[in-house]
Amino acid sequence: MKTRNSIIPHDYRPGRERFLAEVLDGLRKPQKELPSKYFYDERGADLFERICSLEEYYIPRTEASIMQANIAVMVELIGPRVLLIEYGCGDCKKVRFLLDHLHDPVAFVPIDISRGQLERVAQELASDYTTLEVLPLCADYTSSFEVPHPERGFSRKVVYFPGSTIGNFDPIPARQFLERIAGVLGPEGALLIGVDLKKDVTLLHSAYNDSQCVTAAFNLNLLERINREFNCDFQIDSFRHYALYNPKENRVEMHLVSQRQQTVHLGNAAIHFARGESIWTESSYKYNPDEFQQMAVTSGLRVERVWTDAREWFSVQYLVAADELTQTR
Ligand code: AVJ
Repeated sequence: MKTRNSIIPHDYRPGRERFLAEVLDGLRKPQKELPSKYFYDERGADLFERICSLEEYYIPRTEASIMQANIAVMVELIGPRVLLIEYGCGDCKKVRFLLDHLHDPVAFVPIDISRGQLERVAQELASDYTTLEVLPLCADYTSSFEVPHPERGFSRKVVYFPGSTIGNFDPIPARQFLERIAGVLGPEGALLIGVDLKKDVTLLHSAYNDSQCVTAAFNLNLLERINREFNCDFQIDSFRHYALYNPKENRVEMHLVSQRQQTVHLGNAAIHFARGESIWTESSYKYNPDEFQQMAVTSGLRVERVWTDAREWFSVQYLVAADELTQTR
């Protein structure tokens, strides 16, 4: 996979047909929905980076402060010569901090659905970390793929899953996803995961309704992407970004609300929208530490350490394989 000048990712991306099928499937439900993983085309990945530098979007800086305050202990727990795997690495900025502190990491497997960005960042990492084998993998990480084998031997696998992306999964898929990670890790591996915590709803509201409307643009880009890729005719101006915290379900929901009655054409399908009807595009679940711990335990993992910031807005958690005796179902 490695050539002199470029690193070509293994590609397990969902194809166009799969994307179209999922879009049609979602738009035919009584509550219309679209999968949030499709936000991240080139433009979406860019917009997400802009969200991450917004004052209102507290997640990146809160998580970074937790990482900085506790990196010594984390690195101690993780140990030397690991195979590090990141699910949804994006621009790979976060993992650099970890790579800078780990003891002689053997290899890094960045996994992302956005191929262009993945190629660029894998290249940059390989030239900045000369002893690190970089093995990029382009995939929807909820599907199955094989973790590539590094040339050098490694002590254990460590999955890094920052940013509370776990929050995008509904409770049952979240549990299944953690179970899958446990399978990838094996008995010796560990998971370092960012988990967003429950907090004042006004903070959540402004984080997902930023004053510069970058989140709105990010949400609307999903329709623009569908227009671009399938020659579809969504009238972008007639949809509005709407985000709310649903306290009963413990999640922020993002929607795109049709401002008028309209029909959209996609392939041979005609999709009708009533005025005020919404497409549900994303959920972002918020957990209490004990709720997350509960879910982890039923997935074959055990929370070994939890680090939070002083305001307890966010947590970084270190999970290992649960010994079978303590695992409850
Ligand atoms: C990357 C999934 C963690 O849910 O907070 C940011 C995505 N959506 N603003 C989140 C997102 C709206 C983000 N995650």
